[in-house]
Amino acid sequence: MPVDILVGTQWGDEGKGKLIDVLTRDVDMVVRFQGGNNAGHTVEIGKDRYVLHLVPSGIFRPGVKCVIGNGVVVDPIGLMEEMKAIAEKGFNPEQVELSNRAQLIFEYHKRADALNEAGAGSKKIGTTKRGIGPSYADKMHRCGIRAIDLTHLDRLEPQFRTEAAKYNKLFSESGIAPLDVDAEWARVKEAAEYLAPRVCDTVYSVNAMIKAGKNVLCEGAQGALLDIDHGTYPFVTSSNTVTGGACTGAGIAPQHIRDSWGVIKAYTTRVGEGPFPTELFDEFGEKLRQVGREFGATTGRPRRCGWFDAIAAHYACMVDGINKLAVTKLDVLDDLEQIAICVGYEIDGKVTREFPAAVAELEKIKPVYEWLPGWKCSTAEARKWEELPENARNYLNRMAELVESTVAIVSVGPRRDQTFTV
Ligand code: 2SA
Ligand code: GDP
Ligand code: MG
Repeated sequence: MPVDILVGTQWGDEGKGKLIDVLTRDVDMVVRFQGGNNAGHTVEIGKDRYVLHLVPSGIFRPGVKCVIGNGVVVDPIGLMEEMKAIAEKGFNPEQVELSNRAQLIFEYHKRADALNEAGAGSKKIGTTKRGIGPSYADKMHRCGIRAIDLTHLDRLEPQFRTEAAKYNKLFSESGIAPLDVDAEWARVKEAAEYLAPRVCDTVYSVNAMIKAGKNVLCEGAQGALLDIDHGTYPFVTSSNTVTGGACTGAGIAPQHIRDSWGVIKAYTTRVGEGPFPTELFDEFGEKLRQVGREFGATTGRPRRCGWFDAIAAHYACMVDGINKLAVTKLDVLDDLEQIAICVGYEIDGKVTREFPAAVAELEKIKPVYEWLPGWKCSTAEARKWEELPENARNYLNRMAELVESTVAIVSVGPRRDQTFTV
């Protein structure tokens, strides 16, 4: 059973891109299965820093097939630009395969996203404004346009014009500038011609790899707490970010799944609106943001920072079935005297260890903290478990115990080599 899935177990930005790049040393195919170019997956190789949005993070390993699966929403212009930028850096965009079943994102989706946000007041989600929600909504409304039509311009053009006209009506009713449909079609046509050779039935290519006994790694985007079903709804993204999403979003049957990797930051961050029980508004939060360089990899927005929330992460690891934890950014805690872990939620005077479904309850949470001593020295050069200070090992063991899983990889810096298996 050669398929592994790697997902974020918090609110995204746990370091999935880095981990995928590290794990693809031993992998033949990497598959994105949800989300779109809202994702920002950072990979640092030597002195170079790359941020990927749609292209799977296996692209830096020659020969690794990089599949954008049927569950992804794809901005064709964004993808073309990303692939051209990759080619300029000397990597091979022909490693990319785009599912013919993937839904497309057009300029009108991005404008609709911005329009929804502008009118939402306190219900604003804090989206990346990449058109993710409107594109998935069209998919569910069964009026979306799929990547297969990038290979049939005669089919693509009338669909695009019909949908664009529909959105333009909405824009004019809302008092915002309509889309110049002819100009936009010219951009879409150029992207379609560029991408058409990469469009194929990836469900067959993924399953052929599995049948041949090759190693397939599925790359999640965002994190479990942003999942459309399991996250802090409605402050979530519009896809299933949990491991289960890989089966539907890539066309892989559950019996092929071997390991479920959960990437877990040694503290917690969130970007965008919505409840965040352990958020820090003091100098510690600012310190985590600066030392951890916590700024959105797609939008540049400052990320909100807080202590490790074991209740939220436990819920995520339970739904995801995480059997291997990759703990990242341990080094960011190096200087701290004491470190807190949230081990319970006090809501209306009662303590629970369950992650509530309702925002109204999530907003009332008073975190119950357990304090652990810091290690006050650099972990950045550690390359094996024994080289970590005892207090750092105790911290990692406590994290794993609380989320009922096992630490398999530790990351102590952004570079490939700053990683070791346990
Ligand atoms: P959307 O755009 O509809 O998916 O936004 C809905 C919510 O999902 C959050 N979201 C993210 N959270 C963390 N990281 C993401 N990727 C970028 C990064 C984010 C950035 O790597 O830093 O650059 O700002 C990501 N994408 C979506 C989003 O903040 C909303 O809360
Ligand atoms: P992703 O969306 O989960 O791929 O994560 P992002 O790329 O959005 O954010 C993770 C950030 O942390 C990136 O800037 C990475 O280069 C960086 N990073 C990853 N692992 C580590 C680590 O162990 N230590 C430090 N200091 N930075 C890390
Ligand atoms: Mg990210």
